[in-house]
Amino acid sequence: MSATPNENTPEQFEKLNVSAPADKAGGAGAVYHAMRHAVGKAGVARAKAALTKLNQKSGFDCPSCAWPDPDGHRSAFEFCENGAKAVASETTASRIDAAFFARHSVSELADRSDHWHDQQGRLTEPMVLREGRSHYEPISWEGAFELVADELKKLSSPNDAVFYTSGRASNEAAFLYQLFVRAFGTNNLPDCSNMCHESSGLALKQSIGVGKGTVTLEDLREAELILVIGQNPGTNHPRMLSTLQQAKEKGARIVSINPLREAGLVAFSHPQRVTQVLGGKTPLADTFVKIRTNGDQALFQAIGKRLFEMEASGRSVLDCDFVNEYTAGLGAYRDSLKAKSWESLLDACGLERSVINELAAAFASKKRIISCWAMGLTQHRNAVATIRDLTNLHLLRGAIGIKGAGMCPVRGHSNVQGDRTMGIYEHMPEWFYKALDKEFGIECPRAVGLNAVQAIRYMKQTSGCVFFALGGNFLSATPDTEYTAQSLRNCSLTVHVSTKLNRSHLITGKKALILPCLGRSEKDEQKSGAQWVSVENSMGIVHSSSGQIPPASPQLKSEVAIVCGLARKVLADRNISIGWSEFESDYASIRSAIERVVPGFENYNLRARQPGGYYLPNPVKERRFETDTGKANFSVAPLDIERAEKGRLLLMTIRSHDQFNTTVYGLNDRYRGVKGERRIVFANPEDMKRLELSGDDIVDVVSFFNGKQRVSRMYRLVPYDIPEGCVAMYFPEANTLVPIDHIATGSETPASKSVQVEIRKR
Ligand SMILES: Nc1nc2c(c(=O)[nH]1)N[C@H]1C(S)=C(S)[C@@H](COP(=O)(O)OP(=O)(O)OC[C@H]3O[C@@H](n4cnc5c(=O)[nH]c(N)nc54)[C@H](O)[C@@H]3O)O[C@H]1N2
Ligand SMILES: Nc1nc2c(c(=O)[nH]1)N[C@H]1C(S)=C(S)[C@@H](COP(=O)(O)OP(=O)(O)OC[C@H]3O[C@@H](n4cnc5c(=O)[nH]c(N)nc54)[C@H](O)[C@@H]3O)O[C@H]1N2
Ligand SMILES: [Mo]
Repeated sequence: MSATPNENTPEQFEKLNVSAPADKAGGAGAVYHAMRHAVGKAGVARAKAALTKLNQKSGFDCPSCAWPDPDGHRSAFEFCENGAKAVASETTASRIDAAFFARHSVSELADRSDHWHDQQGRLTEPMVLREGRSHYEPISWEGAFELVADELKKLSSPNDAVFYTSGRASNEAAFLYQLFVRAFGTNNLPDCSNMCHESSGLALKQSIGVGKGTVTLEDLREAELILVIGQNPGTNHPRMLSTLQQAKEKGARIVSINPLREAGLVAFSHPQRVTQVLGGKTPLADTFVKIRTNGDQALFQAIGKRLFEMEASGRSVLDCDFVNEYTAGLGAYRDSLKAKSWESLLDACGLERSVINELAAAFASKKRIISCWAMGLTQHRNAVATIRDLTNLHLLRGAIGIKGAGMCPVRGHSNVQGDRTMGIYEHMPEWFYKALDKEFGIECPRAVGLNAVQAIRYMKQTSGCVFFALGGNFLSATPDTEYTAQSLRNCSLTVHVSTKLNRSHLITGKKALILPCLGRSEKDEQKSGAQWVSVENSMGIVHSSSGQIPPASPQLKSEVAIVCGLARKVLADRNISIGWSEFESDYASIRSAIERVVPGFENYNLRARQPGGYYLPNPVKERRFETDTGKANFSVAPLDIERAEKGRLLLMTIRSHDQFNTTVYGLNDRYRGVKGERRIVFANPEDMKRLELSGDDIVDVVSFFNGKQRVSRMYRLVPYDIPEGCVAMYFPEANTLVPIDHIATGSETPASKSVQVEIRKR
């Protein structure tokens, strides 16, 4: 049984339709596509009930990205096309029940595409795959909890269990989950952040003392210079475009640094402004820097070098007051840049000296500078060093901790940041463990747990582990799909708390469970009445989210109820008294416990409920840098970029416009001009000529790492405006090619944006 989606047959490529990429994002098209998806899937009444409450102060938080909602007035349509798709996928009228699983064997389901899986609808009842069986069968909730408890008890050590989290879990669910896992006895809490912004968190923590962003929406509106680096907001954070539009109208200059000219950054039509729906648009990026994949570190170092040269020639470029009072390590940083030749820096980023001069001049003449970035920076071997090199530039200019300036890692999953704040991490600081011990009378394990990549390796080499996932699609989201499949198959039990069917339910341990849960949009009734939950967005605002529509099935449980039910069973014979039943019946009691454990959550029940929520404290905003030196640290890094080796190309794996991570809503990538197909490779026309490849060819892609090759078969080439030597493919399909050991130094995030590949004609 294959762990990856089926390969195409040559005839299937006939649906592929390629046209010119769009010259703007948003507009009437976005509204049309949003409504078509929502109404088509959910039916008019359910879609309307859900969408009118999406991102409203009394409604529910969008389950798509983590971009914040406006602090003040909110329009009636406070969502984007892709938020609507996420809601449509969750509120769909289609259902998967026991009869569905009786009809389709696991191996038959594994042969279907990810798109087909999403179309089958919501999971409705707990299902078990017993050892040696071909089909999932129904099981009671109690039976399911008992099975998990039995398998966990059989382990020789709690460290043979792995508890993954995806970033949709609420603060309440995440807090209880990590408490349960630590009371059970392990810190094995990998999460989707390990594949996502882990590099940003680590880099910022080392440089400025806080592993989160330092700006607000208001700061973005006040900024004079905004860099959008390695990010495709038109697709992945569409509501960010209206903020950029407002900044632009106030005079901000926007620079996009990306190998691809993404439509959303070229221009934007606001879907709620009548003139723009009718065709008008605001050009967004003033400057497009077409960087070679992974050339960013060299670019940031080159800008730094140029700023020092300008300073040396008598211009006052550095913010000396800031640097003297608040930073450490300037001298070593300056010396390291001096020692690097212009030639090596320009060669490494593939840009002309004039581009560097222009960007350095922009940095030198503006104070209110914000850098936004996402996966284009984090998923490389040198990601941590690159983000620290970017931070260096802000420190030189004192562009941090003041209005309109700072660092803005744009988060992915809607509550990935909150989950980390709640303790979903394999390596929490000692004060956190102490606070948990005190509050709950337990003794948290202190040994560092496993992150995602380490967990995959561990489960592969250790037979009979238990893998448990609170959301997500571990098999498809992690690198090296065939390797990860072996590690999941080596488990005694794999368990998934999920809303929708995905490939991780089909590549399983000896036994497997699917535990279906409520989605964000659904009402959550417990013993004490209707419950709400809370989340933290990309800018550190904590706010409430209340489900609005009836659950997809009466058998669904909330994530909180599932964790509590499980904890009661698993910890039954331990001498631990944690009030799981009280937590389950009234979530306010969970928030009270969080308030006593996690700083910044004082008066949590009240403040999270106030319209719009509240900001968590962030010392960097007051220029307090809680690092090892007590100052903001300049960093020094060797230039360490990934270049395609001779005859090879550098592969980035990216998202299409019709997917949310591993959930595939459709087969189009509208803004890039691709319709009807996902098995494609975007390639530079000159490279294609050189390699004697044409758009009609069907090809296999082979990746190379440490002497080992990995193959993904049956793709069509699409000639595209991408730097020479670089290619792009969609994830999750391309994850087969990402080597498990090709990871970012320090953060261990899979380097899925720079993989060495060869393209072979079939
Ligand atoms: N609709 C929708 N929204 C989403 C998601 C989704 O799948 N669908 N996913 C959510 C999640 S979890 C996340 S983390 C975010 C992801 O949001 P993004 O980071 O925007 O997602 P990617 O598609 O990975 O795009 C990465 C961008 O980086 C560029 N890039 C690649 N390599 C390099 C490089 O070396 N240097 C530079 N400068 N740029 C590079 C690519 O061209 C692309 O524009 O979106 C979130 N929002
Ligand atoms: N090659 C490559 N790989 C990547 C990336 C890349 O750019 N390139 N990006 C990485 C990034 S940034 C991320 S964040 C990860 C994402 O990794 P994950 O978070 O593991 O994956 P998702 O696809 O978001 O998870 C989708 C599943 O979550 C379940 N789900 C949806 N909503 C809920 C809910 O409310 N509760 C519960 N319990 N389950 C729910 C559904 O069953 C659905 O099938 O992938 C990473 N993988
Ligand atoms: Mo992410």
